[in-house]
Amino acid sequence: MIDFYGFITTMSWRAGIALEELGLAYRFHSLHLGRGEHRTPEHAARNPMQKVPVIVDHDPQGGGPPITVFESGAILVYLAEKAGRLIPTGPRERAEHWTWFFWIVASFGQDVGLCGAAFHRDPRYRLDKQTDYGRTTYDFFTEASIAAHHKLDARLAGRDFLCGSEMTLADIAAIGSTVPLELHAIESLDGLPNLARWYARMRSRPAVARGLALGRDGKSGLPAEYEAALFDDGWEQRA
Ligand SMILES: N[C@@H](CCC(=O)N[C@@H](CS)C(=O)NCC(=O)O)C(=O)O
Repeated sequence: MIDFYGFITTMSWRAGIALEELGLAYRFHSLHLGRGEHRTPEHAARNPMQKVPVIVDHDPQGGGPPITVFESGAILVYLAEKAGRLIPTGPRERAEHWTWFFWIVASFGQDVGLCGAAFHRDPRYRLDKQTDYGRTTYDFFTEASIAAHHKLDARLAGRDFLCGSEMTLADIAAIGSTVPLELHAIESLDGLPNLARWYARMRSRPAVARGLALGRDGKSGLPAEYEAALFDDGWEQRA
């Protein structure tokens, strides 16, 4: 059994989608970030960064005490290796896969994540675009996110998935970061046709839908409009 600590966040979705796709047994524990439920000594012992997601595997390969993993990229690798799936075989295919996987985790995720933060709907965090600083920062993050989506679109030209003909870990890392299109400054998928096809393909997978639904229990306390944007409700209209 795996304990999975997360919330309704893009990085948590990566872990939840992987657990669902791999069919591993797990228990989801929602840590409400807005209420600071991740800032406890118990959670600091799991993750010194005091962030989500975190997994604790009570039945690790080879036995022994539970294994705790934080950082969404590391969690994806751990789960895929445990299940023996979602990572291509063959040195060439693996090299290509890890290249795209790490681009998504280290670069794409960063660019869109910072944009999401700058674009936050909650008035407490929203940048004041009336100031030079606010406008410049907002433009900087927005342009970086849009550029990153265009790079992803270019990679997906003529492909069903990021690497090879099957879904891999790279796609799971990417869908977890792509979902709040609007919050990542993507108002429309016009001009991103390859990304739009891939996005529809990924979202139609039942395991992806189950992973995205984790923790969506109406108790987030987020404004309804923001929560709808967070989950890309009605994204088809942008396609
Ligand atoms: N690089 C980390 C980022 C984790 C992260 O930033 N988690 C956010 C939610 S997406 C969090 O827990 N924030 C709470 C806080 O910083 O207080 C990963 O990929 O897991």
